[in-house]
Amino acid sequence: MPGIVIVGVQWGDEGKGKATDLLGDRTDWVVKFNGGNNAGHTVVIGDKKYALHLLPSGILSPGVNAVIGNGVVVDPEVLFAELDALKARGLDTSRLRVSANAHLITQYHRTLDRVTERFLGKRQIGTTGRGIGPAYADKINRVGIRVQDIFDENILRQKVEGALDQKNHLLVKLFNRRAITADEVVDELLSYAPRLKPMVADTGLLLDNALSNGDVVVFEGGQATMLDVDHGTYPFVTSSSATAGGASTGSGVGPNRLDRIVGIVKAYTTRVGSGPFPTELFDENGDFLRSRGFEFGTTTGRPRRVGWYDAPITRYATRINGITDLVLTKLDILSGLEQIPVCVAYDVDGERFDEVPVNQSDFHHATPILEYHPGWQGDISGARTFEELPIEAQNYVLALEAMSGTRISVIGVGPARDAVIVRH
Ligand code: 2SA
Ligand code: GDP
Ligand code: MG
Repeated sequence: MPGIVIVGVQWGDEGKGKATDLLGDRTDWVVKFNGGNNAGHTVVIGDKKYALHLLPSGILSPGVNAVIGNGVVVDPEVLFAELDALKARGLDTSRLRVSANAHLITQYHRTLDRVTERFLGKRQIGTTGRGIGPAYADKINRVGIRVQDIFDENILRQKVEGALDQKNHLLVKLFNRRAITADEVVDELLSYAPRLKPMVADTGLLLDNALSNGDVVVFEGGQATMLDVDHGTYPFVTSSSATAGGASTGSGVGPNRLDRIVGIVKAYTTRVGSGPFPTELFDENGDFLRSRGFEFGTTTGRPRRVGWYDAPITRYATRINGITDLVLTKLDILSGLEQIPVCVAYDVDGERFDEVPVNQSDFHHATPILEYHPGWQGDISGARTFEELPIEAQNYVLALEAMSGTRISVIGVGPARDAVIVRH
């Protein structure tokens, strides 16, 4: 099974970085196919903790080739800073390849992201402020700057002038900001060219050749199903395709090369930023999950919103992504609860919905219909087989599996690399 896609089932931060890292010794390539430095993957190796934003988690495994695909938006300054930080910690980062077709995040994208959010006031999305949305908007609007453009000053200047036209109008007239000159943007982008050049490649071709040679390629999704621009809780989503289909369009690899789709799902639910969240907790149970699970943004440090497990969301994600295997993470965080509620359906103004409602207002009004499962006491982080888990924890996992309709192949019981149970 050479092509493996990893996607988040909920609203992100399910532990995708750790799951990718786990596959490390059996992997030849790791590809990031969507998003940019809005992502935050924390990987714990021994006593070392790594927080990655733009780079795919595979960069941490010796011998793995890391790829930033065409579907990613790249902030070059962040790219170099992350590479430097890893190099300073003794990691070999020379095997990184960046797609010539990836789009660039520039200073005007970052500025627009922040001022637009401020302007939206109560309707704000709660973005990470990294310029992600404006960079994708330019891509779709056909005024984006791609990696390959910075190697030809004439083309770059024409494109930057075209992109700035509308933006300066917005910045000056609407947001009361100064106009950005083409010169300052061109100079900045040109300064990145010498260092970026050796990393740039036709990554679609590289990956196709690798797959034809029988190499194992992991496509690492950023964000998650419910943040996907098409299938998430629009408009409270990110601006990219975070679902399995994005692995193909965002890397240039045909969908028939994707053999396994692994969905990463937390044993409870979290979300950062605004938008509907039916199982959200505002009581001491919420404080318990947030502090026990250390639910704070890897990129921005924001406290994450927390809630109980939502089974219709996992069923929805299974369908949208074609998930073949589930990895259930952070089961250890639930230890100590008397009972564990799980959302099995929604009540929307008196009507029962067994699946995620297609209508946005319905999802905003949805309250969870809960089923209660007996909890367990004591630390489970040392368990390495399913049978070593307390019977209540086993039953909780089996219940989630039955509700989702997909096999839970791996269970996370702690942040460490080896704190997992693989079910055979
Ligand atoms: P953006 O910046 O345009 O992508 O924001 C749009 C929405 O997408 C959400 N989003 C995320 N949600 C969870 N985790 C993300 N990555 C970081 C992490 C987040 C952090 O791993 O912790 O550090 O705050 C991520 N990236 C984007 C975002 O909250 C908006 O709702
Ligand atoms: P990602 O964005 O999906 O890669 O997830 P993040 O790295 O943002 O957040 C997941 C957090 O949970 C990280 O701090 C991981 O180290 C941690 N983690 C992953 N799996 C487990 C697990 O099974 N148990 C515990 N306690 N922590 C975990
Ligand atoms: Mg994260």
